[in-house]
Amino acid sequence: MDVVYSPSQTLHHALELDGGQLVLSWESPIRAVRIAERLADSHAIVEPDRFDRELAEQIHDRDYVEFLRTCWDRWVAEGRGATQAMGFTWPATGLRDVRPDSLDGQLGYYSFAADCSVGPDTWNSAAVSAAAAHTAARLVAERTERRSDQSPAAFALCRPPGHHAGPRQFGGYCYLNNAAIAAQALRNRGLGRVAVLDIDYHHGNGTQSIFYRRADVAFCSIHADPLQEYPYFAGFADETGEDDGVGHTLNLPLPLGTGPSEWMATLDRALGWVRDHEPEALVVSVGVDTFENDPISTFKLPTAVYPTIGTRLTSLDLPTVLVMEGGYATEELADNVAGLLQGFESFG
Ligand code: OKP
Ligand code: ZN
Repeated sequence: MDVVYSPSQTLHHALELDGGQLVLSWESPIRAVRIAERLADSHAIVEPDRFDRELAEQIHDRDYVEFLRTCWDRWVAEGRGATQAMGFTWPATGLRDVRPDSLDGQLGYYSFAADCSVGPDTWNSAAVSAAAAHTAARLVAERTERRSDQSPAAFALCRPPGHHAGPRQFGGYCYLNNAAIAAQALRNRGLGRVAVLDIDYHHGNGTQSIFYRRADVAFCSIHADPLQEYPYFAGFADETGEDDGVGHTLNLPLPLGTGPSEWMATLDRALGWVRDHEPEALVVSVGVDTFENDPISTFKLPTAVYPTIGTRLTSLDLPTVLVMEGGYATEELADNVAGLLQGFESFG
């Protein structure tokens, strides 16, 4: 399968508040560099199309996209360009959900966490990352129309990741929701129902909230129990959708320390649920922070299980866009991603 990626996605490098200190983010440029290097040996690397702002605005509020695009320049204009921009006050429960005029106020209004900042290259990298997801969806949709014998697939090497980004909030290293943009692009190209399966260690709260009231995009996530793990305030089993979306969201939270047999059994449940929704295409939010040596996560999946996961995903036999999300063990990251893709391709 094609891999969609541009080196400009490595320009962004955020700061995060970690243990009371502002440090360089775990979500580092080296992640994408290593994965791209590895995949270049076995795959064609396709340059993303131009960023499609209209598509992004089907997923995110227009004012939010404009905020992301202009945030850094406004920050610099305030004379604060020596460090990166980050919020520090949020409209939490009990406060008013109003949009302030001040940049500091807007940084809180448009984010939900102090774990990522906006720097000089954030907008460019995030927009190209979203464009990579869009391009992968375009390739898959075009190949579906041509009705080849097997279900087409493409891998969007997205970085920064996207699944925590909501309609009008960045956070969790995410700015534009790449998986949601891929799903919307598939819908726009005539695929009737789409399912998003999120196998990142963390709950995809952004993707969930984007599709929570929609029946045309189903969302299923396997992740660490939010009572114990980030993002804490979403991802519980009783979140099943609202309005038209009732029954179109499924959360499968697992205990900290979950190992491969429990996790694979849960994947089978998730795949059964997706199949029951009879989608015409699949988007997978591929996080490999489920890996046993991931520095910020607790699941215990060994490198050897990722090819099995990839193969299992092909049992749905659907046109599939694989979208990169998390995975922070920089040494083993490329092995785990390449393994998953190879498992997918060997039976696809
Ligand atoms: C992004 B993705 C405090 C911890 C913040 C944020 C985790 C974001 C994960 N420094 N952790 O889902 O892999
Ligand atoms: Zn994650």
